[in-house]
Formats: sequence, structure tokens, C-alpha cells
Amino acid sequence: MRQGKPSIAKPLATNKHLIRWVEKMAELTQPSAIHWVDGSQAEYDWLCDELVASGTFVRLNREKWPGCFYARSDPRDVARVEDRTFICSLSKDNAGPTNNWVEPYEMRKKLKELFNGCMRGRTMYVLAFSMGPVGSPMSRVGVQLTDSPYVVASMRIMTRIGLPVLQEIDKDAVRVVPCMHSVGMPLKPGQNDVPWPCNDEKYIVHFPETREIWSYGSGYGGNALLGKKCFALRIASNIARDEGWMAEHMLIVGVESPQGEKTYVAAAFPSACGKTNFAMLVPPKALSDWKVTTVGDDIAWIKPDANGQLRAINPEAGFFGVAVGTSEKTNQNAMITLRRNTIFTNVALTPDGGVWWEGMTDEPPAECTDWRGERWTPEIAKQTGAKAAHPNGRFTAPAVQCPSIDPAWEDPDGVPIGAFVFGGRRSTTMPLVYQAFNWSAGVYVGATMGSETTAAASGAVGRVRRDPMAMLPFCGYHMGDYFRHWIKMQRSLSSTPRIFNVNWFRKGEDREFLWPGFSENMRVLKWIVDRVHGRAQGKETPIGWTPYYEDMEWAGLEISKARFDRMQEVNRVAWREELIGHEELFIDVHDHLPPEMVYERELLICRM
Ligand code: TSX
Ligand code: MN
Repeated sequence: MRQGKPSIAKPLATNKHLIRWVEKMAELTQPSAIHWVDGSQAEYDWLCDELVASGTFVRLNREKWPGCFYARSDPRDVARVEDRTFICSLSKDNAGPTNNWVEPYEMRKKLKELFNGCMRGRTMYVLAFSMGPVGSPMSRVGVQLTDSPYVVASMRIMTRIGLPVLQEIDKDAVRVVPCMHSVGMPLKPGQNDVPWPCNDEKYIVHFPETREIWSYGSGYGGNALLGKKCFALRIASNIARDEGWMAEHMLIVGVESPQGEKTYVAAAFPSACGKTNFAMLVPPKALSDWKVTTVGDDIAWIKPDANGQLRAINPEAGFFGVAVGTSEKTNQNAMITLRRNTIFTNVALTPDGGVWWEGMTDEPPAECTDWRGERWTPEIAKQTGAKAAHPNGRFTAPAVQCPSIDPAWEDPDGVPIGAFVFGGRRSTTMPLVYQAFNWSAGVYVGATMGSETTAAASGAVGRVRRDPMAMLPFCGYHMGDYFRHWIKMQRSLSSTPRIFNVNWFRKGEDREFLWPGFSENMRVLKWIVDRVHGRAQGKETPIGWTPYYEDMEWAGLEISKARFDRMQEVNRVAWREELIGHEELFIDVHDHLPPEMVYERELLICRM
């Protein structure tokens, strides 16, 4: 027996409900062993050694990449599977038209078939995890039963796991979200395993009423790390709606002024907008007396406190970030964060035991092994178009290692939210920044946000795909009811956060980006914070308030007033087109749409 190998099947909890559930699920799935995860470093080290031995992990160069591992998934298991994701509420209407729904009884029957004996020949890990700091009144706990040690290792980075969480559960006062997970590849006696077991038949299933998650067939990302999208967004959005708080697909940053005034901002962006880059923004030299700190890069749980002030926690403990495009230039803080104790999946492996991905360096390595395990060189790439890293290849890194991590990132009471920011990737129509006139106008801005499609695979390039509050794939109930919940939240607040919309991606007639983006976004953030504190003027336009040129900090950046005006232009012709897009979105959810959304649209039409 290796050092640190834990005893098997001895429950590490005393909670009878938990133990009985584990026994029942073991009876169903028939694992060859049960391992209660304690969450210790010794256990993690042992687990990683096992993953190396089984070929799932490659240990990276200990000098250059201490504590880092490399994994390649099955090429058929590389991303979340939205068409295989189900919200099995009692009524179809509750799931709404934007979610897949199957009658819960029918789905349970199907899941029982799928999970029957699905862990044969494998170890079932009992993984207790807390979303949010252990013991925080805003945190929630889950227990994931999984047959994937890769998932256990990843969840140790992304959440708080093990003994401290089991102790919370033993207090018997907390409600546990049960999460069943199997890669769906049982092993016959003597059958050899593969580095990345999975099943072509995939099911990511949520039961909102009973707060349960069942995931089958995938070992990757949001399909398998059930604390993240499944729990912290789809299930939590249901809990939040019932309890009067918000589970949002938002990053949280702290903005500290030269005077030491701290303002926290929560922001929602669809994919491919550089959300993680924004969460770790480094101000430009000319604004280096301003500081940006990171509370979270993906999910925010936001709740009114006793004074009616919204406060937010990051329910996660790590970053599961897209690797491609991450570099010293685009995200210096991320590059430092992922230098140690990080799991890399579906990027390229270099001959010296390092990792590489497109956009990491200006010069590609002379040779490497790509995410499929094939030899890759820049020449081969030129000839075949082969990518070294999969575009959805990821780093899984501990948040504590981030140089910009906020001192209050684990504050059990959360941080006070001063502003909400929505954004999208839009080459036309949308100004660099504007502020909504009020709460319901701001909810309208979030509800109608969208991004232009970039990848050819996702339909016509350049079409606006609406993604309300970046929650379309993550809201665990009817989207119309979700807008209602946003509207309703105002009533429990003494003052509502100001709501803004940003667009880093507007292009000029020459098809070039008008705004330099990245660090320079600090200038936009500064105006937002100045507005929150009543320091900057707003210029009234039909869609909201925009900055006066004079109110933006331009030190160290040459942008003429004429260019700024082009970035900020509210074009009435373009906006009439835009409003038709809003109507198309609302058609789908019209029967649950709050009246405020209809009024706001009418108001916009009138102002145009
Ligand atoms: O992450 C980005 N951000 C946010 C940073 C805090 N990206 C990358 C998006 C892909 C994930 C951006 N791309 C941003 C941005 O603000 N802006 C752009 C568009 C852009 C790209 C390249 C340049 C300028 C703008 N290059 C030069 O101006 C030299
Ligand atoms: Mn996300």
C-alpha cells in the first residue's frame, strides 16, 4: 500500500442520512470500493500519483511547473453538452422554453437504468464540498458521488472539500445537494481502463424541486465538476429565487481608488469576451494608482444584507479558465496563478514537460504533442490547420495563488456590490459604455444582452446571439420568471446597484477595433465607479447615460474626441434594428415576461 492511501469504505461522517444515501447509491452503481474523501494534501498527492499511474495525468516538469499535471480528454468529451442538459421540474412550464425538459418520473427511470452497475470495477469517491467558504451563512454544501478521480482532484481546486465540510453536514442543520456522477464506463473483471473513460450517451440532469443533480457519461468541466454550473448556477438559481437572493454568472472585482475607496463590481459576459481577463485586470501605467482585485471570475451568489445592501460571495475556490489566448500580455495575473498546483486539460505538452497553447507566446514551440496526443509543429499547423490546444482546453488553478486576489475574497459575509455590468461582443450598435436610467431599465439591458458569434461552428458568424445576463444555459427555471425575480429584487434593497453595459468590441469603418481593451478597460471601470459615487456627469442618450469625453481619464492613451464619439455613438437606425432583435427574444418567453420588460421596450421605442 502506498503511503497516504486511505482506508476504504469507512464513513468519515456520522450523518445517518448521508451514510444511508451513500449505501443506497453504492447498491445501485456497484463500485468495487468506496473512498470517503478527506480533502488532505496527502490524499491529493496519492490521488495524483494514481492518476499518473493510470495514464490520465502526466506530471509536468517539477522545476518549471511545480505541482502541475497535464491531462488529455477523450476527443468526444471536450465541452459542456447543452443539448444533453435537462431541467426536470415537475411542470414543463417551470423549466421554460429555453431548457430541455423531460418528465421527472420518466427521467428517474432512465437514470436508474444508466446508473445500474455503472461504477463496476471502479472506486466511488464520496466527495463532500462547500460552495462558498465553509460555514459562511451564504454557502451551500453538496456531496458528489463520482467514479472519476480526475473530478475529485479538480474539485479540490475548484471548491472546498473533505473533512471540514463533512463536519458541517454532521451538524445536521444544513441541507445537502446530492450530486450523482459517473463517467458511464464500468470495467469488467480484468478489463483495462483507458486514460479518459466516458460514454457517448450523456445526461446532465437537474431536479430543481428536490435539488438533485445526476450526471452521466462525461468527465469534463461543467458536465462533471458538479459544484460549478450544475449546482452554483442551475440548482442555486432555483434556491435563490425561492429564498430571495441571486445566483449569477458573474465575475466580481474590487476597484480601489487612489484615495483607498473600495467599490465592488459584478459583471456578466457571454463566452469569448475575456471575462477572466477582466476579472484579473491590471490597470495601465497612467492609472497605476488605481487597483483592481479579484473576488471571482465566473459565479457570484448575491444576497441583500440586513441593511438592504447587496453582498456577494464567490462560491468557488479556483479558476477553470480557457487556456487559449491567455498570455503575459492578455492576463498576467492568470499566468502567475497557473504556474503551480494547476491541472491543465486539452492543451499541448512540450518536450521539456511544460504546456503550451495558441496565444500563450508570440513564438510557438518548435515541436510539441497536441491535445489529441499527436505530434504538432508550426509547419504541420500551417499545412493541416491542426491546433496544438483545443479551443476549450482549460487550466484548473487555485484562486489563492492569484496575485490580484482580493483580501476579502473569502469573507463569509461577502463584499458589497456597487454596480452591475453587462457586456457582449458587438461590432456595431453598442457603445463602449452606458449606464441604464434605473433598475428596471438595467434589468432590460441585461435581459437583452447578446454577443456576435465568432466560431464558424456556431452558425453564421456575426449574428447576434442573445444571452440574457449570460444565463441562458445556466438558469434552472423559466427565463421569464428569472427576469421577474431580477425586477422583484429591487423591493428588498435600500439602494440598488447602478447598472451599466460595456462593449470592448465595437469596430470602425476600417473593421478595426475602436477600443484597445485589456488594461485600458480600467478607464471605463473608473468612470463606472465615479458614477456610482456621484462624481462623474452622464450625458443623456435614448438608451441611458454615456460619459462625457472630459470625464474619462485619458492620461497615457491617445484617443481623440472624434474617435470616442464613434465608440459612443447611439445610432437610431441601428437601434431600431436592435429593438427587433429584442422582440424576437421576448417572443419565446412572452407568457412569463414581467410587464416591466414590455414597458422598457416601449420607452426605448419612443425615445428612438
Ligand atoms: O479579454 C479581452 N478583453 C478584456 C480584457 C480585460 N479580449 C480578448 C477577448 C477574447 C477572449 C479583448 N479583445 C478585449 C478586451 O478588452 N478587446 C479585444 C479586441 C482587441 C483585440 C486586439 C487589440 C485591440 C482590441 N489589439 C491592439 O489594439 C493592438
Ligand atoms: Mn462561465
